[in-house]
Parts: sequence; C-alpha cells; structure tokens
Amino acid sequence: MSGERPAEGGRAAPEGLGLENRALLERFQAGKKMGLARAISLVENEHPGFQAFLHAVLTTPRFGNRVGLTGPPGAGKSTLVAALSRAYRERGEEVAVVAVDPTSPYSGGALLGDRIRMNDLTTDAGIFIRSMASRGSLGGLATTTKEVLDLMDAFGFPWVLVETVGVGQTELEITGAADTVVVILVPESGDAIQAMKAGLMEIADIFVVNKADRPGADRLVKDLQLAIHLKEGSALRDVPAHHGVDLRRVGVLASARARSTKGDEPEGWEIPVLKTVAQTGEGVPALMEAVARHRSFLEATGGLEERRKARAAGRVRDVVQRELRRAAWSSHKVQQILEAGVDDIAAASETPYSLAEEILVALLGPGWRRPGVTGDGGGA
Ligand SMILES: Nc1nc2c(ncn2[C@@H]2O[C@H](COP(=O)(O)OP(=O)(O)O)[C@@H](O)[C@H]2O)c(=O)[nH]1
Ligand SMILES: [Mg+2]
Repeated sequence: MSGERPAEGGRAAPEGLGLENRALLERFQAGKKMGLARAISLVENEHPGFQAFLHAVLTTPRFGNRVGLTGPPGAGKSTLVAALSRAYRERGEEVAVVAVDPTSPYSGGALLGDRIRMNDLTTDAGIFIRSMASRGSLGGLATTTKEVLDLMDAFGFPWVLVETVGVGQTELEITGAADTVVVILVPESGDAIQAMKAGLMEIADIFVVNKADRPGADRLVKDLQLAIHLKEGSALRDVPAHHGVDLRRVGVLASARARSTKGDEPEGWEIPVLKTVAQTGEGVPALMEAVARHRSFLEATGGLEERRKARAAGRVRDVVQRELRRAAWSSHKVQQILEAGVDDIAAASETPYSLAEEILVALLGPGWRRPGVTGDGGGA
C-alpha cells in the first residue's frame, strides 16, 4: 500500500475502490439490505475491487455476536437456527444466517413441512439468510465464507448465526469463525466417546442434545456431562483429600491444563449440556441464555479479544495465500516458464520441482530459497 491514504470521514479511503463499488459501499453503510446482498455477490464472485470493499467495510468496527452451530447431518441444526432466529426476532433483534450446507432448506416455503415455517422468516426484513456451499479445500470454511460473515457483522446484525454441517475440518474451522460454538448432537448420532474422538470436546462452548423428544436423550446428556468433567478433571470435585494428596487440587490443575491447550480459552467456562426440541422451540430460551452467558464470560475474561486476534491472524494468512496464488497464476512470466518447461519435464531434463523452483524465484526474487534447504539457515 502506498504511503498516502486519502482521508474520508476520518477513515482511510481504500485504494482500488471503483466508482461502482463506492456507490455500493454507500448503500451498504446506509443499511440497505440490497447493498448487503450486492456486497456478498461482489465478495463471493471475487469481482474486481472486492478486497478494497472489505477493507473499507472492516475499518468500521462492529461487534455482533457470532454463533456457530455445527453437528452431524440431520441433527436439527437448521430447525434450531430457525427457532433461535424467531426468538431473537421476537425480542426485536435482527439476525443474519449463513448456512454452509447447500441442503439446508432455508430458501422459502416450509422447512420440510415441519411446524416451524420459514415463510415468515424469509419475508421478515429483520432476518437475512444466505446459503452457500463450502468451497474450501478439505471441506473447510472457505475464506469467502468467512468474508461473508464479516460483511454481515459489519452490516450491523447483532446476531450472526452460522450453520455448518459437521464433517471434521469444517467443525474445527468454525471455531475460528465464531465467538461461541454450539455443537448439536442427537440421541441417534452416537455416544459421548465418539464425540470425544471427533474432537468435539475441543471446539464446543455449548453442547445441545436436540430431539430430546426421542429416547436416549437423557442418557446422552449424562454421558456428555461425564465426558466433559473427565476432560476437565473436575470429576474429582467430590472426592475428599486423602493420602496427603488433595485430589481436588490435582483436578483443578488438570482442568487448567486442559483449558490452556485450547490456547485462546481462559479457564473457568463450564461447558453446559442442554436439551432442545427444535421443532417446538423447547429449550431454546435456555440455549439463548447460555449463549449470552458465554459471551459475557468471554468479554469478562478477555477471551473475546483473544478469539478475535486469533481469527485476525488466520485471516491474514488466508488472504496472503489467496493473493499469492492469484499473483502466481496471473503472471505472464510464470505462464512463460510453465509453457516452456513442460516439454523439458516430458524429456526428463526438468522436473515439476525444478520448474516450480524457477517459478518461485521469478516471483519472489533471486534471493528466494525453499525453506529447510541445507545451508539456507531459514526455517529453523
Ligand atoms: N423429533 C424431532 N425431530 C426434529 C427435531 N429437530 C429437527 N427435527 C427434524 O430432523 C430433521 C432434520 O432437521 P434439519 O434441521 O434439517 O437438520 P440439519 O441437517 O442438522 O440442519 C427434520 O425432519 C426436522 O424436522 C426435534 O427436536 N425432534
Ligand atoms: Mg441444515
């Protein structure tokens, strides 16, 4: 970025924001929903100037609540998101929903004929719903998806709900995109041991056992509670001190260790395990209360700032990677090297590695050397 940043209302005017995007920015900042929709398209399609647009939007800090809801397919995530949205709307608060799951039936009509009808949600101007496919590698949350969340947050929604279908990587990545992560399980989805193995203990701030109207819900709640306590070492809470060792102290230490491995998590948060029947809204007020409590906890302990810093660092990495890729494949020089080199690879006088190295040197300068190469000294 050049040294000069022309001022505009006290903010740096982003370079590369064309006339059209500038007009869009005005509509966005004026709170026009059409402006938000257009901005999302701009970002999703990576149209020229989308980076400058995001830059402009993000230099105005907003602090919406980002809640991620994840779990196996069919657990009732969409139904629960609908119930939550409805409840927030009843309090007069606006809600943005991002469903990173193309099968989520948010697009008008009834939610599969169930009791919660999405009609009034989708025609309510106070709710903004967007479904998108996760285009990230390994099924992770694409950078674009995170940017759409940023847009919704920046637009001023107090609630930004993200539904992601839980398949490994996406579940883990949601931690980076949300302030509060709700993991939704159902009696049918397996036991607590499976949840532990899947790493759900690491990412859940709140557990929800949905479909509590089905058999086995209480059992799953108990198992999850036990698993959480075991993990935190607090299962020893009721064990008296004996043999000169205060097991409670040991427990507390174990708890602190378990927490600190999360890195961004101050200790002291007891993961609640709640029961819901998403279709009827049963248990939804308790879930809202838990989400609010977690938010207060994060604010009081500095955890919110920590999470946001971690998120920012991750985002910088994402953007650098994307721009590097973009720079590489849009470079004429790189195209030339590639075109000239493939014949040599066929003739075995070059290999993909030697050619890639040539391309990297062309991009990054003659001083560039692959990290970890002997004599490089870097990467240590
Ligand atoms: N019995 C029962 N069914 C539910 C409950 N919540 C959702 N469902 C049903 O479970 C199915 C999957 O719900 P959906 O919200 O699409 O799940 P998702 O794939 O996790 O988003 C739908 O047929 C819902 O009606 C619940 O609490 N109890
Ligand atoms: Mg869904």
